[in-house]
Amino acid sequence: MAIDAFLGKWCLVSSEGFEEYMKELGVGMAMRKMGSMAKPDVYIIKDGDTITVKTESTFKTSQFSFKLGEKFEENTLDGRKTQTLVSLKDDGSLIQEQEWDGKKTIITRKLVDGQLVVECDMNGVKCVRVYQKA
Ligand code: A9M
Repeated sequence: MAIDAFLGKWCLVSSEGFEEYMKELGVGMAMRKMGSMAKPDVYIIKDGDTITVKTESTFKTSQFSFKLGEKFEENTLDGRKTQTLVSLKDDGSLIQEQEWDGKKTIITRKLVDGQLVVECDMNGVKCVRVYQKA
């Protein structure tokens, strides 16, 4: 199963455009400051067909669990309650679509040269965050 390649512990090594992306999401200044400073570790775990993504940082730790292709309610790090759908595309990328209050953002995770590349898009405001396997 292609999802297996995403499993494990990942550490943030670079981030571009995250401040602008958080602003577009509507994240307040204090939380944006924490978000920009944080160097989170991300754990992606599979138990049967349930996948858990846990994001751990000195500021805040949170996690969400899902089954591929099944909509669920997600409580995001910045306090949004979203209807979220995660699916695995034929090209191996993992697409997370969050919808709330008539708004939508898409978070794409891909494996590139052994690194986890996370691309976030809100209204065309994009950010790219790269994680290395711990
Ligand atoms: C990512 O690297 C990008 C996921 C995008 C999440 C956007 C949520 C806004 C964060 C608001 C900051 C909250 C302050 C707490 C600091 C925790 C820092 C964690 C930042 C992600 C890979 C991880 O799956 N996702």
